[in-house]
Amino acid sequence: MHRLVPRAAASFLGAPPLLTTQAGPLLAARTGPPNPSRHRLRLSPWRLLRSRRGLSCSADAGKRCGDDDAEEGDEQRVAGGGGSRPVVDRRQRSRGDAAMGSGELLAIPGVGPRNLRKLVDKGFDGVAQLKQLYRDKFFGKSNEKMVEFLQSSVGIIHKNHAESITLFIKESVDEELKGTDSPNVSKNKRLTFCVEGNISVGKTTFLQRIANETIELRDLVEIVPEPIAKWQDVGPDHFNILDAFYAEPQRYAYTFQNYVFVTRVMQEKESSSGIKPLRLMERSVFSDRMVFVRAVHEANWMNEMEISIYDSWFDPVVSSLPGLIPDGFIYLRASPDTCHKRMMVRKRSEEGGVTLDYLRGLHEKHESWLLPSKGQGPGVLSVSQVPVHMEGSLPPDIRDRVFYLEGDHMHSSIQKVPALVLDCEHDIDFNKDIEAKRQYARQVAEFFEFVKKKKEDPSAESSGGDKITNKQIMLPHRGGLWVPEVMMLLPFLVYFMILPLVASLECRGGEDSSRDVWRS
Ligand code: TTP
Ligand code: MG
Repeated sequence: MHRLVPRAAASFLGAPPLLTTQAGPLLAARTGPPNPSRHRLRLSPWRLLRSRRGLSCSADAGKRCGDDDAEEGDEQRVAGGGGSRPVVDRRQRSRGDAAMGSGELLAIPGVGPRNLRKLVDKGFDGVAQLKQLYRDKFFGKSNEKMVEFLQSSVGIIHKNHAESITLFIKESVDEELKGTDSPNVSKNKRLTFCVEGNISVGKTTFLQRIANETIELRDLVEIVPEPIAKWQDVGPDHFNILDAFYAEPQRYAYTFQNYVFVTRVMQEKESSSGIKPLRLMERSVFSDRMVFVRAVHEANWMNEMEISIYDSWFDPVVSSLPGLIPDGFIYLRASPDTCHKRMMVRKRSEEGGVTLDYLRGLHEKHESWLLPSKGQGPGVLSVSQVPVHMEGSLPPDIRDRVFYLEGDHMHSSIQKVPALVLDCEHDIDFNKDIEAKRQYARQVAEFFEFVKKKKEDPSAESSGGDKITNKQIMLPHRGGLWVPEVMMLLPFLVYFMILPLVASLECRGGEDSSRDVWRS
């Protein structure tokens, strides 16, 4: 097992961690059980290709016809006159062969004769029944739930088939809902918060225990856990890309971060049609970029070319997918030592080589991203020390804990997005400490109300008691609209010649120099 160690022992914060290895990037022996997928990864590409080809006649054909029985797929392919024949022809033929249920099921990607039989056996004679199932049991939930159901209760063997069926049904239902003026489905008003924080701070637990188990949030929140299972089980060969990354970070950092992004996009899409007013997602593409990509780049696990490639698609893709941009962040904050202890207790097998120094580097990146006073310069604030900056009518519980993200180091699409910082330094037994659980829940609910109100009426900020002043980080504004600082100075520039120097300095400060800092 490889160990992630700091570039230099003295580098508590600034210096990026590196992997040690005898041959280059610093490997130390990993412990723990051998991971079959890792061995598979180390097959030479040529052997891998050959071993796959060996499977491909049956498996690929099975996949093409969307069935769990690969050989049957092969038979169809031959009988259908070769692989080039359109899939629909094969399906139309096999529909006759199957002679059961409504053949329309065969139009669903992932359904071939075998899966058709399984569906019909379970009482799903047509698309309508599957849609009903989705509405009754899985609407607003993560796709994984229906995928699990199709696999465990219907007997669909291949996960990708179950996923294709789920996606098809979900999209059909979504289509139907478009234009339906259900009072519950109010897409525009639905908010999304992303829950951030260092590795093993407790994001998943927070989501599951606080959001699902408290009266304050139960009906308000739908949770979207991080798609880590997708990283640990990729494709029919069950590759574990998280493990591959930790085993050979220099080789796999880009590939892994790329896949992390793609799975987030998939998950955003899957969870986009929920009906609860607040979607709480574990992490975001922004922590990927602001924390992890920065870390792996600094550690030289991602080279200049790779980070340029990453950046060349990141901005355009994020801009074209507004669902990825949250309405708020919730930063679960704990010291690196605490996260390290929790990581040791949790013992996720892939993370055996993650050191305290690596967590310190990640902590620092979270801090400089999500805490305003940490935007410039290194240093770790004590966890209890949150800069005091707000006044106004924020509820007392969260008054000193809400910040607006801002600064050159911030990605443009999350400028001025608010963040709630929650202290998670102390271990809480969620089974016993019900009051602590409820207090977190209340804070989230209050933050939700605050962001919702602000969205509904942005001018509320400037009116009387609702005025919110973030002395350290908010820009001056007029009429409730945020105005770039240089515009505020314009009259002075025109009428008083004494300010040009100040103005030009401010102007330089306000220029969009984000790219360089953002990339650093
Ligand atoms: P986290 O996203 O921090 O999730 P977690 O489940 O470990 O945290 P919590 O206990 O708070 O729920 O990290 C998951 C693993 O993936 C961890 O080993 C770090 C790694 N990772 C990266 O290397 N790069 C990334 O971009 C992300 C998001 C995670
Ligand atoms: Mg988690």
